[in-house]
Amino acid sequence: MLTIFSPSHRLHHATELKDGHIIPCFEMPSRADTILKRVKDMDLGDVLAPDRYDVSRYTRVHSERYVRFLQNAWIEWLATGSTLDALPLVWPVRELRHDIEPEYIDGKLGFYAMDAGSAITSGTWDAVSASANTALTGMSRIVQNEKVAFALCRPPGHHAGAEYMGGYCFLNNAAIAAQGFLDAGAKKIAVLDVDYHHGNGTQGIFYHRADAMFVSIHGDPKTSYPYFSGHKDELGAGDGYGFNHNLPLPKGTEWDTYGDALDQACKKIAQYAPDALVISLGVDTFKGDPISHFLLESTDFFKIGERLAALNTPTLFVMEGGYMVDDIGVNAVNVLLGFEGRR
Ligand code: SP5
Ligand code: ZN
Repeated sequence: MLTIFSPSHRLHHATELKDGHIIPCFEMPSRADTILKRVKDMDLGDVLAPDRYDVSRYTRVHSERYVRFLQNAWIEWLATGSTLDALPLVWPVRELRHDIEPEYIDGKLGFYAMDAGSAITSGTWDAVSASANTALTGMSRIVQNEKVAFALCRPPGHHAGAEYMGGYCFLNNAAIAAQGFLDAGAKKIAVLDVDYHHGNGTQGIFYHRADAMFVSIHGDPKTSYPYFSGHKDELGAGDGYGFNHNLPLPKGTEWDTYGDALDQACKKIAQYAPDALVISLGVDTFKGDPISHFLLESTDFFKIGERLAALNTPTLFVMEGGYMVDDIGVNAVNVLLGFEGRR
């Protein structure tokens, strides 16, 4: 299996709030390097650098003004005299105004963020555009007849919506790639999100559409981040009704329950019969994950890959979360090895 990887991911290394302290993000550069090392150690296949793509590929799923904000935010932040990470401090909840984009960076940060988990730093744009290009390159290889590819994206993308960042995510790599398949001639595309956290951004981007099915297995939002999406009754809207499926599971979920949910998800996807499948591959479902609450074992990740392979559909894996840095290489690559029938 091909892996696509860019060392530019290291240009994004940010901080987040935890227990009243500012700490380095759990979503840190060593994550991608650990996964890449495991890809090489297990001889998964060739590792390629991403091709360059125009931002017009990103604005197929994100608004132009949001992408412009991401490109300019760091310069605008520096102009205020700040030099450390750009973090939002104010959000337009409920009755506050959403119809006017603030002109000042402090306002823009809140306007375009769902949380304080996606600080912008000097290298953020270069890293997130390389990450999106990593997913697009994997997509393009599959369009050129590769059966499967692994886009080793970092930063991750599935919390980023059409017009917002959040949860360590800025550009929605999986959605950008899924739209890329459609733009290359696919009629129907499915995204299956197995990250511990609900893929609210991907859901939102495709919520009104019938040409993209979104299925997600995740920690129940009643008790897990992102709290405000991922419930069972979110089934899509308008033309998209019936093409969105959420499978929330309780904290403490182990393989038996997880495997049943995965079977259900695969059944929905098989019925839809997409031309290609994008997997938002988070391995924060691991029992040792420091911010998540499922209890999958490293060997369970083989089984995920085996079940996905049985769908017999061209498949692009897009890396999302997973924070037990010592184990995420093993767990992510176990999914890929399982997909290839290797254990
Ligand atoms: C891509 C992805 O997996 N994003 C996840 C973002 C989760 N951010 C909020 C996590 C809050 C967890 N609270 C920390 C408790 C540590 N004991
Ligand atoms: Zn996650």
